[in-house]
Amino acid sequence: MGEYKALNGAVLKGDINTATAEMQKAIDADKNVQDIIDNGLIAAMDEVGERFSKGLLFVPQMLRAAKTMQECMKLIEPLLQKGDVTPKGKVLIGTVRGDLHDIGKNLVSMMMESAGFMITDLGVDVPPEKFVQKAQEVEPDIVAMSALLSTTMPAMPQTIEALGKAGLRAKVKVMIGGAPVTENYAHEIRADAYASDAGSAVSKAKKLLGIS
Ligand code: B1M
Repeated sequence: MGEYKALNGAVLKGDINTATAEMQKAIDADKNVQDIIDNGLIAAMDEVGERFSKGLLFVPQMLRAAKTMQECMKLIEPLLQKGDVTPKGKVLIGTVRGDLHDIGKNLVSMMMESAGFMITDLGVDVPPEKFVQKAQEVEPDIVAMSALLSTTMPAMPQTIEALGKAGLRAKVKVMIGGAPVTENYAHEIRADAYASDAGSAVSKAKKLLGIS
């Protein structure tokens, strides 16, 4: 965490004013955006998760830290919107049924958008039938699902099955990700790709669509 100690501490405490000020400092100092996200923000959220697991911190503090990270990400968003403007493909994204975690999903959306993909974001707690309904409407190239809870991962194969029943499975590529999700799991449920982070979500999406 070293370089971003003050930012890490502020996210951990859920101190929005200090965190956004530290964030702005890092941006003004021309720090690498990916480095700020990884070592300034995500590292702090990992620590929040760690403390939550140990019973040292509870849901309200976890929510406050999440809100703080979201406010920090708003400062980064304009910096990411510099990608080229040629549409690379349509992506329908959401956090699966029963799951309310959206920070990682939002980061993936942001990075994909800045890389030129057109994003339709369904938000959180998205049931399979909603993915299907929206896929029929927007005809995406990729359906992207995020899950942060081991208990909500089964909604991923359920969504894939629902896409199949609606006759859409051959028309879309399915990408999955989120902390408990693995490459093996992606194979097991016959998703087309797994990405471990937002950066690799962009490269995997390009690969899926045959874009260099
Ligand atoms: Co929750 N939570 N949470 N939580 N939470 C975790 C996930 C947990 C690991 C904490 C812990 O115990 N250590 C644990 C899950 C255990 C498990 O199932 N394995 C947990 C739990 C248990 C819970 C509750 C059940 C707690 C409770 O109520 N008792 C509850 C469940 C609510 C629900 O969803 N139904 C709950 C609630 C919450 C809050 C609402 C308070 C809040 C979320 C707020 C929000 O998202 N708006 C919250 C938070 C903040 C966390 C932690 C601390 C941080 C998550 C986060 O935002 N990380 C988390 C611990 C942790 O992850 N270390 C934890 C930063 C984010 C950028 O990373 O989301 O992993 P992440 O995204 C990454 C990659 O995973 C990947 O790219 C992103 C960027 O690199 N990625 C994709 C994500 N989606 C992708 C999709 C892709 C590709 C890549 O393609 C489609």
